[in-house]
Formats: sequence, structure tokens, C-alpha cells
Amino acid sequence: MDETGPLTEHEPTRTGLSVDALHRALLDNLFYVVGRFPAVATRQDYYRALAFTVRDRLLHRWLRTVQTYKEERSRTVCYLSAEYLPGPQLGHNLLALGIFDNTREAVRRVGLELDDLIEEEAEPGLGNGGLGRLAACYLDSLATLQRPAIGYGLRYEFGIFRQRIDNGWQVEVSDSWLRDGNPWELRRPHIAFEIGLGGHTERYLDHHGHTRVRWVPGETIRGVAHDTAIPGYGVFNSNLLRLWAAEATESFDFGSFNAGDYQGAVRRKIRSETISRVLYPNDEPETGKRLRLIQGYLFVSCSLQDMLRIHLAGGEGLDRFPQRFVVQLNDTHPAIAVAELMRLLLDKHGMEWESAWDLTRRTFAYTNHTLLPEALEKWSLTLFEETLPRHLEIILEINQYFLDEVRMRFPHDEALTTRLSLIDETGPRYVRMAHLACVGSFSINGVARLHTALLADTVLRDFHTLWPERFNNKTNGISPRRFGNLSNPDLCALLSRVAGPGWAADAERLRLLEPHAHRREIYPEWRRIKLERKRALARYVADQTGIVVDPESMFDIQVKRIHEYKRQHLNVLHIIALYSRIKMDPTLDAAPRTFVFGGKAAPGYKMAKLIIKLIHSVGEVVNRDPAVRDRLRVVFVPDFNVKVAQRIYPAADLSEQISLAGMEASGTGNMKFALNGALTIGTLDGANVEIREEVGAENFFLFGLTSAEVQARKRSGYCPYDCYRENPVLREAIDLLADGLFSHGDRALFRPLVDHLLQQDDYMLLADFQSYIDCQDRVDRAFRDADSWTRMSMLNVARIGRFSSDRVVQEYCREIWRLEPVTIRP
Ligand code: GL9
Repeated sequence: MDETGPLTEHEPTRTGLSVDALHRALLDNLFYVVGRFPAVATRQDYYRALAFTVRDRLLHRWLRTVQTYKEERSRTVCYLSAEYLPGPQLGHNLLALGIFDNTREAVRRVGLELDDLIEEEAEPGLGNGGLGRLAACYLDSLATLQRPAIGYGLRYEFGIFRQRIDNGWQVEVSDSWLRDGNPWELRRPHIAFEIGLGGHTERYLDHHGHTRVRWVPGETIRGVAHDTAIPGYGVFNSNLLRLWAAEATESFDFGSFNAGDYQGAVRRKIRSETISRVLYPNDEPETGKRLRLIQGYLFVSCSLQDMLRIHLAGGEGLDRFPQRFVVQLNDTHPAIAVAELMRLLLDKHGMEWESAWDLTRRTFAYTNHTLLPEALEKWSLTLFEETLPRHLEIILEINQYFLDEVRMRFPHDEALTTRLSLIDETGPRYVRMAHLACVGSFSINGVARLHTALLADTVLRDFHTLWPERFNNKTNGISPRRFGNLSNPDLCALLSRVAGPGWAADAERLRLLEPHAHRREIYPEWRRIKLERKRALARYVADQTGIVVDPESMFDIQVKRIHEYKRQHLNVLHIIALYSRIKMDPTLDAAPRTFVFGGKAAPGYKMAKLIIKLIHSVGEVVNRDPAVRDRLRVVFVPDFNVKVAQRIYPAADLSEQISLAGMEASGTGNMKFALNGALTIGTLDGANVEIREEVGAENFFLFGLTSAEVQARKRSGYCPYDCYRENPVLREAIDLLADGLFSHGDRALFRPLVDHLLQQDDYMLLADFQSYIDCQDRVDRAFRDADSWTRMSMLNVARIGRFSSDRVVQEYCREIWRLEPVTIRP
């Protein structure tokens, strides 16, 4: 795989890929960029020197790519996303460049191990969870598939908080990922745009005598581009992730300074820079957060201004903008783009409404990522008017034309008009961002087949009635490079040996493993690799938590954001039931299990934080009890992020995907686990449905209500207390919890959780409980037949190729973006 070029004396220090060149460059950068002698350099110094070495090698690919796209005026997709979770870059870039082995050797020459340097990197936590990670996987695939693309977003100075655990409770610690600098990015001071905020609008006559609008903002702020290269795997193309950082338009207010107000002079600078200071940690957007609205506006406006700049520099007219650019809105966070593009075209470029609207609607496409009604973003009209007065005018005008069209097609249906309106007028008035995104986009997609169907049937039902042709599905996918090669190199080496190489760039080739799934002679090696990953995770767990786990036990893992709909507490109820069963019957024949949890709770989400405490509390009792020693262990891995995830997926035997059917839009962890040979226990929710179809029902542990059954049960009046009363196993588990067995006799601690389950149970844990327990029994029996389990594991890997992000990105390219590959040559 490595491009081991010939060793020539003249191989350039900044581009050469041989061990010699890399070694020389490493020392060169250590001295001239990091400023350290080898004798005193720390690992972090060496990591930085190596990162610069790799960045040098990326730069000419990256500049070549930009130059080629520009020359060829390639059609480009711009992915607008408020979140990105790219994970650590070093390993990924070495893999893409094909210089892993050479670099390992070069690093050995200075007496260090590459893996230790990779460990040094602080990852950019610029996202909350699946949505941000998906954006990163798509950038990887776009580059690998040689599609011209720019990822646009915000350069938060503080990413998602780091999670510490204190006495079983989550404690949030700020994430200063930029503290040691970021060797991967290039600040581009010449690529900067101003945005306005507040102020008022004025009307005036232009030289044709037409009324036009001028926005006079109360203040202006600058966004400055920071670029990171996203190299494709095994190709020369390297795309761009362009993140905007907020800066003051003038860093210093001389008026105040001269008047002797030194503090006031810097205050404005600080206020401006605050805008990109921190990522909002909630996965449910909140209204009323002015700063969040401004964040979205900053990166959207800078990105659109940047696209218009690039387009106009190519010498073509604005009318051709939709030929050159297509803009994908990653959820509603960037939906203000619809109004902002209108504003730029109308007010800055003097376009007429009709042509501006036509152009706008041909530019945007919108992806919805959630059905949770509370997560549908809306902004109060007053906040909007204060912050973006011109945009509110434009949105109201779009709304007027839109509702006229609705009334024309559906006369006498005022209820429909009210439901579709961009403005929610049922109480205090709000702007509905999802509606703005729908009206302004030519394509609307969900992220799994079930999710898209439910979208059309529930939250976007009226839009589906109006424009069924705009709706389409794009089932999520994951990068086989990041979650295969990088996370699990040993398994990947085996796959390449058995199924043949090439699957990393063409995951459908994993199918070639299928005929080998009955070859028992391979099973020991398959199991040895899994065991090795479990040992490594066990070491990490011991290091992080002090808890010792048995690598031979079944690793039953649930890692994802903590949320009631994801039902980590259903998993806990099973643990309690199993614990009490073993206590009652010490001879019970069940495979030893290690239950692993990980994930962050939104800081303001009390119940989610209580679930973290619950996991720790149950763990404390179970892990200490000699009666179940060696049979049950419960651990919570703190601070789940991309780096930790890469350790966890390869070590899993069982993947918990147990959300209430109809709640999880897609899920992507489910795919990462399966690619690493874990079997899934799951409901018919999100992409689970399609994963099960692909891997085969006999290789998937299914339980629970379907989404149709959920809806029916809710309609007929679901009463969780009935389940509790009628099921002695469930009753016992809940009673143990309520009686304080896991809280040192404190009956109040988990009361809110128990009460909610018994009285409301919005996510129907009690309805699914018995089905889950029965299914876990099937898992247990299956696991104890090691050969059969191994065959199922192999079949999961062989049949998971469809969930490669390469497949999805190709679908986006064909069906939404109309984007062709552009080959970049060295
Ligand atoms: C999410 C959905 O909840 C997931 O089911 C989906 O897989 C991803 C990617 O499409 O998007 N939507 C969403 O708001 N989040 C998702 O993970 N939340 C976070 O990213 C925290």
C-alpha cells in the first residue's frame, strides 16, 4: 500500500515519502518549526513536528486540487454544518497518503513509537454526536471519491465539554483543544468577511428608480477562514474544511483608548471573539439563545460570501451560480442560509426578487436528522427582529408568496396554511427554521428509510403533500477508513488477506468474505483478533476507572449520547434483572458479561445525568458483590469521543441499539459496531431496519414494538403501570431500584426516574422490557456456541458494505448534487 518511492539523494524534504525523507523532515521541523533540540523534545514536540511533516506533504496536493477545480470550474458541493467531529488527524492522513509504514519506521529512527505520537493529538470536538461525525465521514468520502467539495463550519475555540466522573456524576470540564496549537490548520487572514448584526433597514431608490433595501447594522464582526486539508484515501485529491473564527472588525477602539478608557477599548474585541468561543452542548436546540443564532448566521454568511466570491472570480454571471455550487444544509442549524442568500442577491447584487428566489431554490438541499418535535429549531420573532432585522423582512416576504401558493392549490384550507406557515402563531410568534429550509430547498431528505417515511408522515407531512417530488431518502453511512483500517488494523489485515484488498475504497467487496464465513479454520484467528482488542480495552478501562474486567467475558456495549429515547436505562434494568437472577440461582448457566457504557449527557438534561449516576450506582453494587464475581461487570468509560470510540468498537461482542422504534433517525454507531464484527441487539428503529435486512434476520437479535405498534399503543392509552403490575421480573427490578439497593438505602435518589417510568414512560421501556429480556437470553445462548457466534460475526462484516459513507455520498452525488469526479494528477 505504501508509496515507497526510490531513495534518491535529492528527494525533497517537504514532499518526499521515503523513510529517509520523512526522517529528515521530522528532525527539520522539530528544530525549525517547533524550536526544540531532539535531546530535550517531549512527545508532544515530536507529535507536532510529525504533524507539520505530514501537513507539508498534504499542502501541494491540496493546492493542486484547489487550482484544478478552479481552472475546470468544477461543480462543487458546499456542506454547511454547525458541527464536525473529524477525530484525530495524524493517523487518518498517514493512511490517506499511504505512508503509515514508512512513517512508523522514520519515527523509530528517533527512538519513538508512532502509536505514542498519535496518542498525543487532541481531537477537535466540534460537534455533539452522530450528526457532527456524519459530516466528517462525508468529507472523507467526498475526497476519496474525487468530488469537489468544501466543508464549511465554525472554528469553536472550545469544543464539546470533556466529561469527568465524580462520585458517579458527570462533571463538565472545558475543552481547550487549541491550547497546544493546531498544526493541521492554516489561518487565511486574506479570506475574511464581515457580517452585520442588529440595527435597522432603510428603503431607497436605485438609479433605475426601483425601491431597494439597505440594512444598516448596529455592529459588524469579521469571520476569518481557517483551513484544514481533507485528503482522499489513495487519490491525489485533497478537499477543504473551512472553519470561520469570529474576530472584531477593528481589534482596538481608538476612540475609547484616546479617551483613557483602556478596558473599553478591548471590550468590543472580546465581545466579537466570543461568538465562536464555544459549541453549544445540547442536542436539543434551545430558543432564546441569541449567541447561538449569531453563531449560525456568522458561518452561513461567511460561507455564502465566500462561494459568491469564488464564483464571480471565475468570470461567470450570477445566474450560473446554481450550476457551479450546490449547498447541502446539515439539519436546520444553517437554514438561515436561505434568507441570507436572498439578502446578498437582492441587496448586494441588485437582483430582482423572482430571479433571486429562483436561484436560491435551485441552490439548497436540506437533510433532516431528527423526528423529535422538541428538537425542531425555532426562534422568537422578537429575537430575530433585534438580531437580523433584514432577514426577518425577507422571511416574511418569502412566507407571503409561499402561503399564496398554498392557498391557490388548497383553497378553503386555512388550517393547512397555518400549519405550513414559516411563522408559528399559535402562541408567542416564532420562526420555524425547518419550514424555511423546506421552502428554500429543491431536495429534502431523511437519513434512513424508516426515518424518511416517518418524516413524510409526521413532522413534514404537509410539505410532503405539497411537494412529494422533493422528498428522498439517503440512508447514513460511515467511513470504512476511520472505523475500519484506523480503528482495527489487525482485523483489516485479515479481511484483506481473506477477502482481498481494496475493500477500504470499495466496501461492497467485503462480500467476498461471505463464502469464507463457514471455514472453521479461520475462526480462531477471528476470535484472537477480537480478544486482543478486548484486552486492550480492558487495559484502558482499568487505567481510566480502576475496574478490572475479564476480556474473555462477553463485551456488551452501549456508547452514544445519553438520552431517554436511547434507553440506556432499559439496558440497566436488564443488568438488575440478571444480577438478581444470579443471586437467586448461583448455578444459573449464563455467559459472563461485561457491560460497557459511554456517552455524554447535555449539561442541562437532568434525567440523562441521573442515568449516568444510575449506571455507576448499579456498577458499584454489582462489581463488588462476591456472589456474582467473575460473572458480571458494569463499567462506564468516561469522555466518549472519536478517539475513545476507536478503541471501543473493535472490542465489542454485542452492540446495543435499543431506542424506542420511531425515535432514532438513523444511528451510525450501529454500523461501526457491525463493521468491527459485533452482533446487534436492537429494535426496528432507524437504520437498524436496513442493517438487519442486509446482514440477515438470523444474524441480528431483534426485540420490541415496531413504530406502528408504538403509535397504536400510544393512541389507545399506554399505561406503563399495567406492565409493572403484571410482570414480576420487571416489578422486582424496579422495586430494587426504588428501595435504594443501589443507592445505599437512599430511596429519593432514583425516585424521579422510577416515577417517570411508572407514570409516563414516554419511551415505553416497560412495554419493551420482557421482549428485551427474552432477546438477551437468546444472545446468551448464541454466545456460548462460539463457532456459530463467529460465523454470525463474519457474516455481519461481510454484509455491512452498504453502510459505507462512500455509497451514500455517491447517492447524494447522483440524485441530489449532480456531481462528477474530478481527478487530480500529481
Ligand atoms: C442525529 C440522529 O439522532 C441520529 O440518529 C443520526 O444518525 C445522526 C446523523 O444523521 O443525526 N440527529 C441529531 O440531532 N443528532 C444525531 O445524532 N444528535 C447529535 O449529533 C448529538
